[in-house]
Amino acid sequence: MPHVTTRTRGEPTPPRDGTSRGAGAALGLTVVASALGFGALAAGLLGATSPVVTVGDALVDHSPRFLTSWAIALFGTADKAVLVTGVLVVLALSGATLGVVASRRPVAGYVGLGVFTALGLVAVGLRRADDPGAAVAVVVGAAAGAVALAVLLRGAGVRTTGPRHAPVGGDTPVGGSTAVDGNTPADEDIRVNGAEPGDAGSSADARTLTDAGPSGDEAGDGDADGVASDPTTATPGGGRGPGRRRFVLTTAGVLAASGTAGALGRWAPSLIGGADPSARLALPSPADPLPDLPSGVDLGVPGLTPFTTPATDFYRIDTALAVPRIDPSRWTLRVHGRVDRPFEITMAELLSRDLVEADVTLSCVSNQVGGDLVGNTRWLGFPLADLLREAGVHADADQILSTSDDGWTCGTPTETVLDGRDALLAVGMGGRPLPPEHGFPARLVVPGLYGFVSATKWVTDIKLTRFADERAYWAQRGWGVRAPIKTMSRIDVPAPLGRVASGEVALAGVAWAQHRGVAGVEVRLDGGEWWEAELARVPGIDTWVQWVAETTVEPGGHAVEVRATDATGFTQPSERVDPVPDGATGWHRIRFTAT
Ligand SMILES: Nc1nc2c(c(=O)[nH]1)N[C@H]1C(S)=C(S)[C@@H](COP(=O)(O)O)O[C@H]1N2
Ligand SMILES: [Mo]
Repeated sequence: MPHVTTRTRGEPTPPRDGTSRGAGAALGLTVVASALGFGALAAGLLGATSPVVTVGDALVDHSPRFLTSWAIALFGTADKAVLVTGVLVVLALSGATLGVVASRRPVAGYVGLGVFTALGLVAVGLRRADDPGAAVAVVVGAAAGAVALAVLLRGAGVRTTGPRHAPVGGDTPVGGSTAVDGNTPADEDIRVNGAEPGDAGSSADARTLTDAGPSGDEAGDGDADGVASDPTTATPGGGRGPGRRRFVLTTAGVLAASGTAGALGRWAPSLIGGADPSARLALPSPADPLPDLPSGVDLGVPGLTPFTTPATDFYRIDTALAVPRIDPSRWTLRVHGRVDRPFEITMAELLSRDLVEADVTLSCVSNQVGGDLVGNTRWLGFPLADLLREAGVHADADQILSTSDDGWTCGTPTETVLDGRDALLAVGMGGRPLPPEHGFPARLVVPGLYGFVSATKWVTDIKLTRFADERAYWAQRGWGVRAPIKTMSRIDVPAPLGRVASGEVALAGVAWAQHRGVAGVEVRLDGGEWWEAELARVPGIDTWVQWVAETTVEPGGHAVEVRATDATGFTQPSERVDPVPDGATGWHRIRFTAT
């Protein structure tokens, strides 16, 4: 065996054999894969949250504020994919490191698994305390990881069983003191990662790997011991011949089993419960239907955002890593707190009521000037104000604190909801049930307020309370408490940095000032005079409006700016303000080239 050397303690550790280290890492990665695969299978069968999602959700909720805002600013709506990838990368790196250590000191592998299991259970406690299946999934994953570790170590010829539990270096007391010493640095790294989720980025990863250096040196002693006790196979896959083949085959087998388990876990919910639950819900027609949209809401300019946003194109913003799947027959909404008559309502009861429609443009406070976190549709639902009046809201209850199925909270001013606007407990959008990503089976929609203070998806609880007593999710993280949507306008045509033919061009876009209404939109070319754009028709003051302005342009580079004035006479200011804490301001400006 090329890597086998006999050396005595105290001698400098020779450079590590790359193959054996690689095999140890492969072993660790395979253990991680089986823990995740079987954890996902258990979660899928139980209809529970899978361990990776639980950990990711806990990180979302408990990361320091700067990290959440940074993640949203940097990745926008891709932040979820980035977070899940981050969790997987940290797991993979820790798994690989632990695998290298465990192939010398098997007990370190089990201790490492134990630490990860504990962290997983902490995450369940923080985020899924009401979902026992999530804890079961963590434990099943951990058990699968332990079985995989044992199988792989055996496949590699590292003995892990036996009364004295002396896996390497049979006659030295490694099972006890040495293994514990060897574990310490690695364990500390894991705790560092877990205790400060905010640091779980690249720096913590780097530390884990760097610190594996010293612990790797100690493991090097174990290597020597292990080699001494079983020179042919002590290092997994490090050699050639039957030992190596057996290790490779065992690894492949475990990986295949884990992959199959993971895939089954992913499909289990739809196999058991049928696919998308929203597809099976039949909505009643509105008791009080709105007239069709006036003709002329769409100006028909190519490239201009359509007046009605198809549900499939509607922007999605929420903190949920996995979209909650809610069985409508089990959904209830509780209305309680500072009210005379608290009550609970089921979906059947809700759908048997007289439902109304409203055209409302929803927008996100994180939207940058020129951004696309805004969408418009026709909502179907029950008037929220009527629901609150049934409960008898106390005069001092200035906040409606709504909570989603996944624990997100939202604080809405009571007076806003009761002032006569079309605030809805919505069950439909665009003539269909809400899609799962947009809150199935029920969500709130309040015209004129940014989504984070009004638009709770998967809503299950409405508590009348006071702003002085309770703070909602984003308010706790430095965002505003009362956040009416700011008057805003956007240029869609020409596309930023686009090319158009010189001569006659149509500049076009959308503008919004929900519940005040847009009174006018002005544009200017190359810093010249402002002129009035033509506005499309609208069904009311709660939606955006399309605008178009025709002009002629010379060949060359041009800049267009836009500003809206709302029906209160307020004109969008030029000053650029960031979205935090209550919405961006500033004129949208684009450049284009005429040829
Ligand atoms: N349950 C839940 N509801 C939520 C959120 C959330 O994180 N969780 N985000 C809010 C925010 S910030 C916005 S802008 C809107 C977006 O709704 P949409 O995804 O349907 O466009 O949902 C709101 N409702
Ligand atoms: Mo938002």
